[in-house]
Amino acid sequence: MKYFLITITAALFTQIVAAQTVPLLHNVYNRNTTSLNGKWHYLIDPTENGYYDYRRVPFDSYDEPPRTNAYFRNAIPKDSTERIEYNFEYAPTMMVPGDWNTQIPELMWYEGNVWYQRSFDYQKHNDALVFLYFGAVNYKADVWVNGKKAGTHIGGFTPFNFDVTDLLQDGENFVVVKVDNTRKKEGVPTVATDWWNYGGITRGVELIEVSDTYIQDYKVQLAKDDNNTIEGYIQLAGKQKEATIALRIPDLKIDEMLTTNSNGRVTFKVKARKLDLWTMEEPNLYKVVLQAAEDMIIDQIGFRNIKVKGDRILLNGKKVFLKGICMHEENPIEGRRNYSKQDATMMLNWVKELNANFIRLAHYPHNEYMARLADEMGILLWEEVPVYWTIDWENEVTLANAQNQLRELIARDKNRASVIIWSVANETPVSEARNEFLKQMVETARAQDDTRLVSAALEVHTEGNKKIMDDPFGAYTDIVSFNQYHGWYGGDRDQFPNLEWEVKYDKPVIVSEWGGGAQYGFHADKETVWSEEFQAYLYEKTLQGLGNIPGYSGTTPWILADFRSPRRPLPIIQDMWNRKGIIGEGGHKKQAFYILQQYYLDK
Ligand code: GCB
Repeated sequence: MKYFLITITAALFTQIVAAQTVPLLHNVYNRNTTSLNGKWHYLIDPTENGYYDYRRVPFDSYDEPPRTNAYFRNAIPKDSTERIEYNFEYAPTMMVPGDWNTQIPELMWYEGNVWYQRSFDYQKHNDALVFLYFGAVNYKADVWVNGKKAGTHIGGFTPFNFDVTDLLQDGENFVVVKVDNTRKKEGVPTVATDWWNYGGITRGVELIEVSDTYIQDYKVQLAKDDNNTIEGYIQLAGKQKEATIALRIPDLKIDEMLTTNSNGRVTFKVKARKLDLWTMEEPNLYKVVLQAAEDMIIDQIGFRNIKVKGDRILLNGKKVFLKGICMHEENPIEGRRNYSKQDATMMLNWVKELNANFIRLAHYPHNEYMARLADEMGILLWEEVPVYWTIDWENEVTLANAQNQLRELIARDKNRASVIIWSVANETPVSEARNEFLKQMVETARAQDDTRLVSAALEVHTEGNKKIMDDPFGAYTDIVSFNQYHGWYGGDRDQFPNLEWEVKYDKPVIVSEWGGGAQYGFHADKETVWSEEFQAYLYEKTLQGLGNIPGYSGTTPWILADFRSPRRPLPIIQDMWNRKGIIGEGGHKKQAFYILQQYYLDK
């Protein structure tokens, strides 16, 4: 019964949220795109004036929405006799992609609705289909093209696209997006987070043109138990479902003709001789070409396998130790959301400099550049969805939302060799409802991708000198991960190397968070809290003791760089920044950076 209810609600959520969204086009960056990035006009609308009339009836339920206040109509007065109480043309502009908080001073703390608008010229080609793609909009996006609804999307960190073929016209067009970043109890994440709720169209916007029969999706990966076989599927969509598709990997001399079934799908297995696996030392990427009648798509894919055996993690059959670091999608130099390839390059270069080989991308999906660059640079990734702290566990719409975000993330990154772990949650207090919720999340991840590992950042509890990991959810993940802040949120740093550890599961263990705050440039003795010396000593002591944990297979200290948080008001020291970075605001390395760098060098 319960399962039935969940299925029904999940279906409802998908209808509400994704009524007009069409399945995600995979590999957007290698398609025929027209960028809609750049300056967009905006109107701030805390009361949703542009969407509801005074009775709270949505204007888009009107047959003929009024021109005066239905902002999505983008109306311009016919002449001086017409009163229209908004005007995008004269409204100020901001950049897309980008968060609104750090672009517009009065929006720094704003949580609510902002309307975006831009015009563009378009000339459609015969029979082509056109999709409007958003890399991410935080948190809810309602989208109209030329005054007609294209669709709605919920979830602030995953991509989505709408088929707008029939909404476009040759010549001038306009798109209007209502962005709402109001925090909601039933949302994913929920109301409490230790990071800034950056609002806006935070990732790129593209128009994607495809032929009337097109390659919508594909998975081309190494077979789970055979290093000489590449397997996967290709999904065609559009007019013709049954068609032949060529799959070519020139450097492996693979050239296969495949035929899709009446659902447009073909699954395949092909032999690959003399394949150079993707490794951290040699991140080999192969050019993969898919060609249907008029559609061709190219990708760069690495082939590797990732498994666990007892309490070890095996990459291509060899034991690996994950020398990691946590990261928010935030630029500590400019104090804003990251969105560009340059941002990603800067973050990953710091990781390399740290001698690390692994990143936990906390606490939500980061932009696609991260995984693509990590593929090229030989860095392993943990990717996560924002099931954070106290989610509304009993709420089936919340579960459907979380599952949807997880599916969208996996849909986007399933061909990235760098991604080895899907994390379904962070620090979630144990309860029956929570266990049930997270089990469903694990099933969702495995149903979508059974080649990678599943984990979640859990917690330990302390009894005297002992730390115990016995969270019942540990039974359902491939890797047991936990956060602990001994020496910061309680506990004595000197005691850490002598702690005893009890881990209930014979599985690899990742210590997914630990650390403490320090202000860059503040120097004092190691007992003075907030000094670089205090943090550095905490790093020394923790690193001495981590090896005592049974199954210790890697760690991701909290965190690479300081980041903004509304929970950190201490004047002079924090000023609304979480100071646990080993790199400070401004991009300066603290002493702890060098301690971790040395530990990873020796490891
Ligand atoms: C945690 C959370 C992380 C916080 C961190 C802190 O356990 O997972 O999101 O930012 O602690 O700094 O307290």
